[in-house]
Amino acid sequence: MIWNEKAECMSRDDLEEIQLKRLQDVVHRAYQNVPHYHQKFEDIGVFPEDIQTLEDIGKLPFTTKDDLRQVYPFGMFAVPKKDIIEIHTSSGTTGKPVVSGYTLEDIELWSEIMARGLTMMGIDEEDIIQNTHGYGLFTGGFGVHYGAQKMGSTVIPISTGQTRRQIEIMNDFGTTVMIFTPSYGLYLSEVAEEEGFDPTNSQLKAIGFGAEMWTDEMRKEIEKRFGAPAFNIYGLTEIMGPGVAVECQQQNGLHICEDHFYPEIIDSKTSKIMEAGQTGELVLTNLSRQGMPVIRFITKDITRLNYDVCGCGRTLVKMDRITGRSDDMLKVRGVAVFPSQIEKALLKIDGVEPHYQIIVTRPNRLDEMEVQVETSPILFSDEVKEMVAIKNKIGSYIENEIGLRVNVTLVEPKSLPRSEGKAVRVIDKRNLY
Ligand code: DLL
Repeated sequence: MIWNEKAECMSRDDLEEIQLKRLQDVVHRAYQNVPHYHQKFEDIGVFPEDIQTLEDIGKLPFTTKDDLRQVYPFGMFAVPKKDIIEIHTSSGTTGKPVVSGYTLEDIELWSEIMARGLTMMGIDEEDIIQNTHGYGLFTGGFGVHYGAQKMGSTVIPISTGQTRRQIEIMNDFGTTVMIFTPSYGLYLSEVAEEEGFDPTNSQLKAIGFGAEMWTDEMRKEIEKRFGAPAFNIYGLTEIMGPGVAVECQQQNGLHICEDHFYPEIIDSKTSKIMEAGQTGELVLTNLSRQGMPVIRFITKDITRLNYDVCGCGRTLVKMDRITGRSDDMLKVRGVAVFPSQIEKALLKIDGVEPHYQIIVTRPNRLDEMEVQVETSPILFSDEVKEMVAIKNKIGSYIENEIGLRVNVTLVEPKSLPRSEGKAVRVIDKRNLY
């Protein structure tokens, strides 16, 4: 089944015609309605009428996460605020995240692309979808929810956590589709085993997983433990949320909804557009979004585009699964974390040195983050009570910044390795690459 055959299977010529029309329109809207874009375009002397072909997109400036942060919270909106009906944010629950705003039309678009994605995975209105993504500022919960409802399937909006309850519901309701992050999926399967529930003997027929990086071994393990094929879901808050690209039954790449998101691959060092088939950084442009159109957003996600004909019949380009990032962003339990956020939290506390190291592990299938922090000689006392108080304070400052609880370890002054070049801030022991 194909959700929207007209859109998903059209010829490249037809697609490019639509893309150009939408690109011209979106550039116009951004220039007219978003002062930040107006200024950026003026700065380099490019104007909406300069976009005559799709290749002309190369004349437009890139948008970075910093651009979006600069105009926090609502400076990227291209419509009056009354027309924004929903807001999501990326990364953590506090601090200064990136805000994403949606009009009613945008929510309709999000539902459409996610419905396409779920259909690609072989799901239909008969299915019962257990959505373990968080419902809240994170886009995962609502994005999948909208798509499932659009398609007419039954959605269980259980959200994240309550792992034992997840298993009970899976069993009692006869869940046919699980949606989770790969790490949560593996954890769920372990708890299921403890509870004496074997997911391979359940009604499950498909899994949708994404929001963080995974390896082929991880997919195999998930499929074995659940006895169902697992399909990759990609997306990001800045551009929309989950559904920007989803894997079809061929399981060898994700179809990008190119009629709504224009993809480019650039060289991380030179920012030059790369030839089709080369690996680089993915850049995405919203072609039809109303509330917050983002132009040439540098995702920092490393992938490759494949324009070969797909066995599923869709003509939309496929991207490889993400194999890395060009910056130091980590995804811990699905939440985006930057080492600089840890630094920022530490700098707020007297007596703590901004020498730290982040160690990420996955001991029981769930991500754990330890932050080792050097204390100053004055603070490094034998007073256990005092040390515990500092540890707790650091922990709560970090949690406030990134929205995740971490384990804090205090280490002696000058005990963390010093480097002459770039400090090694993160030791990721999860083997995700
Ligand atoms: O993670 C949206 C999402 C929710 C996607 C649920 C899939 C399922 P953010 O929190 O803004 O949005 O994080 C976006 O997560 O730039 C990638 O680095 C990473 N990411 C998302 N999906 C995948 C994936 C959501 N399938 C950032 N594989 C992106 C690898 C992924 N990395």
